[in-house]
Amino acid sequence: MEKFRGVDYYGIEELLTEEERMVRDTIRDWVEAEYLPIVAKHHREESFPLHLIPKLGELGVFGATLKGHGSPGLNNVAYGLIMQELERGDSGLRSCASVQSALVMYPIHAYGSEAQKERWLPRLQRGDAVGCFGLSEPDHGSDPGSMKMRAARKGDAYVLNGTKLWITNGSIADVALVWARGDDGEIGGYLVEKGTPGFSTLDIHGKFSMRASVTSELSFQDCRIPLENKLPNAMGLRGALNCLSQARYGIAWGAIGAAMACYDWALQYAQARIQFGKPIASFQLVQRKLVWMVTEITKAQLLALQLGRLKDQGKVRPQQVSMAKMNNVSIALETARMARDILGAAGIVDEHPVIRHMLNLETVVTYEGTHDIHTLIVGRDITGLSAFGDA
Ligand code: TGC
Ligand code: FAD
Repeated sequence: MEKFRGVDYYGIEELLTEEERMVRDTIRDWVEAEYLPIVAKHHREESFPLHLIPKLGELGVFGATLKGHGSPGLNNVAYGLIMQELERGDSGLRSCASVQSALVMYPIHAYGSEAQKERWLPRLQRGDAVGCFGLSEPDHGSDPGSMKMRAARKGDAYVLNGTKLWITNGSIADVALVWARGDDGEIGGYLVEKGTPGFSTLDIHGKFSMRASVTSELSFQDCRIPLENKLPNAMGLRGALNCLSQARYGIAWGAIGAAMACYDWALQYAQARIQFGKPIASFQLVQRKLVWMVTEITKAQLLALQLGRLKDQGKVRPQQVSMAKMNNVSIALETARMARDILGAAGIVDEHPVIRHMLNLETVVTYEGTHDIHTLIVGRDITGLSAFGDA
């Protein structure tokens, strides 16, 4: 297959600033040179290329939109383009970066004490330390407000008890930001360092999706952490959900990267593959699939770009982020499935990236709020009526 040719049917390139294009091209070149040659191996071995984490730090990927503590303070469109390019590599690569940036650095930056910021932000930014975010539990995924995990105050410590499940970066993290209910019934965020007695992790194996990403269970059994490890300004479930809005924003862009990879690959394959004496790209049914893909990718690009511009102006609402996450992941998954189909039998082997993206996107459509949960968030917004049972 030829080099990736980019997907820009509507001249969206012209809507980007020079800096945004430069950031995108830097990450695109790096992914091509350093990541794509090794991703299939890591996918087969069910491992994450840990050695690339400091390199991602050097490239300025972690906490790219934050200001201070070593972060460059890029705008949200540039950040989105970084997520797009990482996910054109693999959803697992984008996941590692978005958890670190949006779910660990962002909350420490937004809700942390000065000491917490100084201790963690520069190291996380450089990729000298890794973070993870524990919200989901075995019995509470879509409904984190019902979480069981407890943080009880005992003298000069909080004592954590509970389990978090499906945690990206879990066992490789130096610091886990976990959400637990305190004595007052309020949900809060707590920083737990690797090696703290009573804290253990177990990796989840046998995944058919996100194989090149670490997913773990976190267990807390009478795990004592100092009082100063609680995020002082994260109030209630709202604090956790606000972090999700940051991460969902990145996913809305990231999914476009996976979709572009699949579309471009399928198009090139269809132009080269001969059946009945003609390239399969000449058949109307194949063209229909390719046209659907490029149309949906173009719509997703415009949705993400306007979302980013609104975010940069401080005007974005969480429900708008939900719409973009819901739509862009859904069309990316459908694009990957169609691309897999166009490749025929070749579509099932990892010599081609398509099935890897397709399987990854089954996770992306589920995590950070499932497709249906985002549908209901937008539904509640437009009707004023909640499907979740609250007023
Ligand atoms: P609800 O009453 O809706 O909200 C409670 C309070 O939070 C506020 N809020 C938000 N604030 C900021 N951003 C958002 N996205 C927000 N959504 C809600 C809300 O205004 C309210 O504030 P206040 O002041 O009135 O208290 O709470 P609910 O319990 O009814 O929530 C329902 C629901 C479904 C919307 C919510 O719980 C939800 O989003 N569920 C999905 C769970 C989820 O997305 N989990 C993701 C876990 S992390 C993950 O998957 C990482 S994957 C790795 C990677 O990113 O790569
Ligand atoms: P459930 O909530 O049990 O949902 C099952 C089905 O029921 C879904 O189809 C859902 O849409 C539907 N459903 C639920 N409620 C409703 C309703 N009210 N109306 C209609 N349908 C409904 N979590 C973290 O905290 N941190 C992480 O780093 C993290 N990383 C992840 C990595 C991977 C690879 C995966 C797979 C998951 C990860 N998650 C993480 C967990 C993820 O956020 C949850 O899986 C997700 O929120 C859904 O929860 P659940 O799996 O328990 O499904």
